[in-house]
Amino acid sequence: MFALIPLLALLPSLTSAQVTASFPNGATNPEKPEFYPIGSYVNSTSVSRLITLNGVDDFCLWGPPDQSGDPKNEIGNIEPVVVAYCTKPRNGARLIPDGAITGAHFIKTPTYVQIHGFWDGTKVGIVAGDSGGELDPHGAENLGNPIGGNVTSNVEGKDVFYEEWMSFISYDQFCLRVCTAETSNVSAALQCEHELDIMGCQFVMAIENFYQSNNTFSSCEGEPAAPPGLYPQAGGGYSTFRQRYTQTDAAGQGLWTVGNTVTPSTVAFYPKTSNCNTYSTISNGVNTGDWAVTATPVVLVSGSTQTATVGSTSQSKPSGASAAASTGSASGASSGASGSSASASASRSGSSAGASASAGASGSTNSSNAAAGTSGARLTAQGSSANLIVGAGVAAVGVLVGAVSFL
Ligand SMILES: *[C@@H]1O[C@H](CO)[C@@H](O)[C@H](O)[C@H]1NC(C)=O
Ligand SMILES: *[C@@H]1O[C@H](CO)[C@@H](O)[C@H](O)[C@H]1NC(C)=O
Ligand SMILES: *[C@@H]1O[C@H](CO)[C@@H](O)[C@H](O)[C@H]1NC(C)=O
Ligand SMILES: *[C@@H]1O[C@H](CO)[C@@H](O)[C@H](O)[C@H]1NC(C)=O
Ligand SMILES: CC(=O)N[C@H]1CO[C@H](CO)[C@@H](O)[C@@H]1O
Repeated sequence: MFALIPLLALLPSLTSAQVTASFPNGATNPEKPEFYPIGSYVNSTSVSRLITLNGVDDFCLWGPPDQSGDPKNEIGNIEPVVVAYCTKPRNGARLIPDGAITGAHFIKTPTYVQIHGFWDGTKVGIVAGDSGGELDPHGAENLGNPIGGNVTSNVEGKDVFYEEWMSFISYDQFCLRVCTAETSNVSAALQCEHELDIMGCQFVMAIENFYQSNNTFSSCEGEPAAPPGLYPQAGGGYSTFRQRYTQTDAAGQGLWTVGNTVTPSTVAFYPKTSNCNTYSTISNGVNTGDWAVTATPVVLVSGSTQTATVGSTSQSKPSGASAAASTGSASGASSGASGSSASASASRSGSSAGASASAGASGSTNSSNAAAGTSGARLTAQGSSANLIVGAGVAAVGVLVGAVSFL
């Protein structure tokens, strides 16, 4: 969670920048990101927090452990305990039911892999209308948000645990970036910068035509985006935008404020993509009536299907295995939606006057949310020229820019 330790937390993570994970895997995770063996049953009460991002139909997202749909399970309230839900039976995790994901777009770049899309998150128990939250490997205690959350990808032809990633999840959209390499001037931590937590998928992950990408599926290669909030300048160097945040005490008094008052209206640039393949849909191959894993998983790679290698076992059907868990709450997202959306945004943006006031306003005018970007930030940028925005960014975060430029 961004809330308590904004800019200061970034500095140590930059100096100790690393790509592959060197610390232990989460306590509730399997050792390796494997598919469930044939003859087993997907554990629909799993607390595995191992997510994987391998391709357009092979990835995991975060969702509530409690699938009741009760408002207390809004992502903003449960970030430390969210669990993995995967599009394929893998990682000892829960399964995302077929049909829940209505659009997904995978991009593989030299320094990260990324997926974004749209879903009916209520199918995994996300509260209807929940504006959602931002998950990352840091969190208030630097143990990960969720605690024990870990991430793998097989972009190098084998499964690798990566240290830096970020993800936005709400009831209707999602995005996840896993940083798999770094360059001389962009560390993995910087490319997966995780503190623009009210800016949303479209901005943080530099996704062009975001809302037009629902109901289609694609897999592309691409060039890396500029790191979130960074604006490379002609002739070298860059300016930085950081989200505004005021730390307040119990009496509501502001203690200190970081970030910029003016929010840029768009990203530095939308990265180019190439070698795209499109697909009509994705599916998991599991009968969610009883969660039985009966077939070898098949994944989409480079425009065709590839059959995975899995073991087999003979497990008796768990007594709790019923269809009920896969359906979650009803998908009618209207009742109570705007109320919960507004309160989630307000609590997530802490007590930043600018952000929470705007968040409230946008919550009532648009079903915008954390994944969508709390457009309050965007509203403040209207009418400002790009130069003014960049100038403000440079002035207010001069120290930070100085600190990262040695990378
Ligand atoms: C698991 O996540 C924690 C917290 O982000 C991280 O410190 C650790 O290196 C990760 N371990 C693995 C094996 O990915
Ligand atoms: C499913 O996961 C829960 C939570 O980790 C665990 O208690 C239970 O034993 C698992 N069930 C099976 C059949 O492995
Ligand atoms: C995405 O498309 C589905 C229909 O497939 C629709 O129900 C859903 O509301 C759309 N999501 C958004 C955010 O527009
Ligand atoms: C890093 O260096 C590359 C190549 O010189 C440049 O194109 C890019 O803008 C730089 N990125 C940042 C964030 O400075
Ligand atoms: C400012 C903002 O995020 N507006 C969005 C409101 O929601 C619609 C779709 O639901 C988007 O098209 C807008 O961009």
